[in-house]
Amino acid sequence: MTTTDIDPYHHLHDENFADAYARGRVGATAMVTMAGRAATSLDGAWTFVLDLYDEGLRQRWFADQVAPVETWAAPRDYDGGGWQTITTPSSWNMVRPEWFYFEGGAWYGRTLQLDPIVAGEHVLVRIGAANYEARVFLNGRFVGSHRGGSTPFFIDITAAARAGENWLLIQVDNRRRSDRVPMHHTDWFNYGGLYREISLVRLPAVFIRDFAVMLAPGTDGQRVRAEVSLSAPLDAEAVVSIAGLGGPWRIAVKGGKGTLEFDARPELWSPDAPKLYDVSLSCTGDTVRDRIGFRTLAVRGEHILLNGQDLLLRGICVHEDDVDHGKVSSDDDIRRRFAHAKALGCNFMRLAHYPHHERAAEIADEVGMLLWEEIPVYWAIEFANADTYADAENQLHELIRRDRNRASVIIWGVGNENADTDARLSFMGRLADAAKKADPSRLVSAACLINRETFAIQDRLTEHLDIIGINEYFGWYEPDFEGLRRLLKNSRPGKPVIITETGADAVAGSRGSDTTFFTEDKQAAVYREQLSILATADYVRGICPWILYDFRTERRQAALQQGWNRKGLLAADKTTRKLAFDVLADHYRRLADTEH
Ligand code: GCB
Repeated sequence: MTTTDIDPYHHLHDENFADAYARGRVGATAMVTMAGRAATSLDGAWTFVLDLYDEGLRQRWFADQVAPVETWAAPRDYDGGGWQTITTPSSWNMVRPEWFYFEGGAWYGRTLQLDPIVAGEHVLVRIGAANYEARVFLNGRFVGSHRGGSTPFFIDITAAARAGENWLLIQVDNRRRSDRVPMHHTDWFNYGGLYREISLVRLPAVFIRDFAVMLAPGTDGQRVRAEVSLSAPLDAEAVVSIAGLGGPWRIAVKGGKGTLEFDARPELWSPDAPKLYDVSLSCTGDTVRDRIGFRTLAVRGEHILLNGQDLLLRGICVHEDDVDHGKVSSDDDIRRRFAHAKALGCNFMRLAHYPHHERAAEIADEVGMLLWEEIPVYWAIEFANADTYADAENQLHELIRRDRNRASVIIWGVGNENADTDARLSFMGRLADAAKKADPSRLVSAACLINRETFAIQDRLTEHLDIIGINEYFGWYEPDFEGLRRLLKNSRPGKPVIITETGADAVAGSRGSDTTFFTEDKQAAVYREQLSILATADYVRGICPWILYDFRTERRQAALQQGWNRKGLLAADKTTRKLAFDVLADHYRRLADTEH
């Protein structure tokens, strides 16, 4: 059906216009490892129109062939969008002032030149991230959709593709809704669009879908485990090599899956010595290559062990947010974040509150930074909604699949500041268990709230967690620090605790009394007091204050905020340090000195 169809008014009366696109939804199981693969970038200029009323889906704009007006059989409301372009990756909010507050659907279009498709070959479009829902069309046909604003997805376009010129359309919808992950209420800006890289991937008839190479759990660094899964349930042999460690080793693949453990004693990866090995894995003519670090990770009582050694996490939280580029992160941005964290003396970062760009974990592997990665199960998610759960679990699996070979990633965070209700316990307990099952080599945590009745670290979810994350803002939202002392005294967590957030706002350059809100002096005073009180609790095995840089958020509208959360240790210019930066840096320096 096209806009020229028999009843030209049908779409005016059809409110179920979006249902058809839920059927082709892709998720974690459609992902493909990109390790060392060749891909063609589809970034650059795309045609672009905003579509506040969803006319594109209602009228099926994608079904009309782009053609000159002289050839039209009926009037159209869309003709390819070529009158306006946008460059990807980008957050549309930052491209034009009049798009800043736009929340809704938008259409991206471009041509795609394809060489003839070889029999059996798979042609995929990989989208690094689209916030929040994306629907993809090729040559007038719907080819797949995706939910979740921060994880990559793959759309197989083989059946709709043709040699020569193709027309690719992507509708991206960033509307906030109560049943999404996150829901409509967050403390960060809801940037929209295709804000991470897009590429075209061509794969052989049978390809390596996924692989993992790690230290075999429980063997204290003496053995390596390799896992592989293929795109088809074949019996085959996979060959894995690790430069400098011997091999190759041969994995018997049965029904498309294979696992092997073998003796190898790699030098261990740590933030101080981030040793990476060149790993390659081949099977049925397909080869993937990666640089992989090996380390062990465990929890014993209230302690975290990295390579068998007691680990104290000196952390800082960070958002993906940029004054000029919104949620787009370049390698330079990511490296600057790590450089600032290193200048603070950090060995750990919490990548809040959603999966960050995949380059973050790759670069962290290289520069030596431990990471907490999380999914946006934030505040009052619809915990009783099965569809919301499916979305959250899919985002978790997509994140794990994407980053499972990154030694730097030590913790999967399954949520942030969620009230301890039965529905939440069931939802997040299942998520934590799913993370453990999918990846037994890492620790699972969540940023929890304190129990207000017992005034203690007590949350029913902790039964499912390896590490308890606690967000607390004594000295800021709760001005009296006595509460923090009482909390720490009342608590017997029995597991390691990380203070996953604490902090205070300060307008960069604003000096004055250390009791006046929003001065740098007050922020520094809050840090001093927090750090000295937290040092008294043995079970606090890490601190991760909120936050490295000021970031945009529509929740904050006081004159001193004007749409910004000012809890950064640096201003939004990512250059101006506030007083508290040095307070934390001094504290971490002393901690690191006592460790060595
Ligand atoms: C929190 C949230 C974080 C907010 C922060 C704040 O507890 O987890 O997303 O931005 O507090 O500044 O209030």
